[in-house]
Amino acid sequence: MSGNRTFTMIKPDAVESNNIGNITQMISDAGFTIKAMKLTQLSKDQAQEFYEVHKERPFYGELVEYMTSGPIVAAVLEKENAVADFRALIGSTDPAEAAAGTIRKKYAESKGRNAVHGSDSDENAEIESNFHFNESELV
Ligand code: IDP
Ligand code: MG
Repeated sequence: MSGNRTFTMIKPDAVESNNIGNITQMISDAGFTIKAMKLTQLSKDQAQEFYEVHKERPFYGELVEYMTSGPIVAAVLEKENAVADFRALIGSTDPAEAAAGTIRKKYAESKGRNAVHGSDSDENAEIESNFHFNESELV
């Protein structure tokens, strides 16, 4: 997995607002191929581990509570330059600062409840994909 895959989650706010289809369409229209995808719900332990890098941040508790509040869609996406191109497609963390036409500008509610996750490096894309999918699901 060298530079051509990323990992995403459609977060609980976007699942709740029935935007799985709209967001998946935007991902496909941007040229990403879906390599793995599932609807699931994170346990508190899973959310704490996934976001462990943020555990000293003031919003960590709120983030874990939000990410476990309902179902999410986890997916592995493939495209040349996947990590950077997907971060561009989702836009800034805070939808108020996200560029027009980005997924977060269209569907995020707030900086916390911001519709989608996108990996920030090739290394994390691989770690996060392996966190959610086993080897046989990642062909
Ligand atoms: P990113 O998702 O754009 O990479 P990060 O800084 O890695 O943003 O933060 C991870 C997640 O934590 C964000 O997507 C968002 O859901 C949440 N978050 C980040 N900053 C804040 C904040 O200031 N208040 C509440 N939640 C936040
Ligand atoms: Mg991040």
